[in-house]
Amino acid sequence: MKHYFLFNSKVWIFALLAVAPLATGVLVGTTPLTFAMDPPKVQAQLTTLPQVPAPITRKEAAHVVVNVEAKEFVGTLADDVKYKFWSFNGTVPGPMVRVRVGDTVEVHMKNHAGNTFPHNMDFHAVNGPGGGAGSNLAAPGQEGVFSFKALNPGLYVYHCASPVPNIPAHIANGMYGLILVDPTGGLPPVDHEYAIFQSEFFTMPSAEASVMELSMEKGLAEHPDYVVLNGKTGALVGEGALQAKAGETIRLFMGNIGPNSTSSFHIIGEIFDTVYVEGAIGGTLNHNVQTTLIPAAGSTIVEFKVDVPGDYLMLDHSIFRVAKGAVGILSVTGNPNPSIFNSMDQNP
Ligand SMILES: [Cu+2]
Repeated sequence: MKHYFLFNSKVWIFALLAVAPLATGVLVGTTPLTFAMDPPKVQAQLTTLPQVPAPITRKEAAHVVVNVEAKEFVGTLADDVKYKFWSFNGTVPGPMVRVRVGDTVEVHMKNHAGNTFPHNMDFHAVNGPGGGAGSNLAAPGQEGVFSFKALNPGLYVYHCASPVPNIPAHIANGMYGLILVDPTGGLPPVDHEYAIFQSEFFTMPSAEASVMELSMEKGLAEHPDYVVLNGKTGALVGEGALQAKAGETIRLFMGNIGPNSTSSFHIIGEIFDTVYVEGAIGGTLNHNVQTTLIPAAGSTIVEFKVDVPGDYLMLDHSIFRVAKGAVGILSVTGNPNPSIFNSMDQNP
């Protein structure tokens, strides 16, 4: 019997076939036992801005499932102003998604049965036609699904690109958000990560006079009534103000959909120690920047340390837009540091 197993050629062929994947795994430096397995399937952690999903700590790429629902709803745009929003997951902006380079992202875009229009998602993080929009267009009550591999690290915008009634209407009504593709090994640690998204609204009374809706005429003229951070005026003031302590480091993920205008992002009383120009990770890092540009449907990432306590205004320094809502507050607590800032007030 022993003789038979050692010298029967069929037995050797079967044995070699069985160990070949393991041996190949060793040769290319992968873990042999996981070589032949699919990447793990995980559910994306989604957050509502200004909250940011936790950094990805996985060492290996995964198959990440993102579930999003398109919802048309009436919500608050400004004090005493209601608006007919179109949204992802019932918030404007939509949820923030975080994946890492090499992940396969499987998007499920459900269009709520009570909606009127078809919707979809165009991710700027995609290498493929339409950013996926043509593959996941869904009528009310339907679901669109597609997947893509996150090849390039960076902070990307996503938005609806449904052609009915027209693409600008879906963008102007609130269908946008951010997806962050972490680099291998992640970004450097900071004390706080927050996300802000700037957008314009063009309004006119709807059939219900107390509720506003999109004015295509104002959109075409590029005359917004509102320019807001995180979906409505005052979203980032009062209880919504961002919080930090003196001496802490902050990373802001900042998107701007437009739909028309570039943002001149500035924080009064702060200097950006580092700017990831146009939201690219692994691209150009700029330093010691006062104001940075964010194109329509683009992004930036800024990092800075807050040195002394106070309220810092975050705004689009195209300054008349502050009156239209383009301002928020970063509230910093802690001990004064007169060696860095001293008001020297003569009339206390
Ligand atoms: Cu849409």
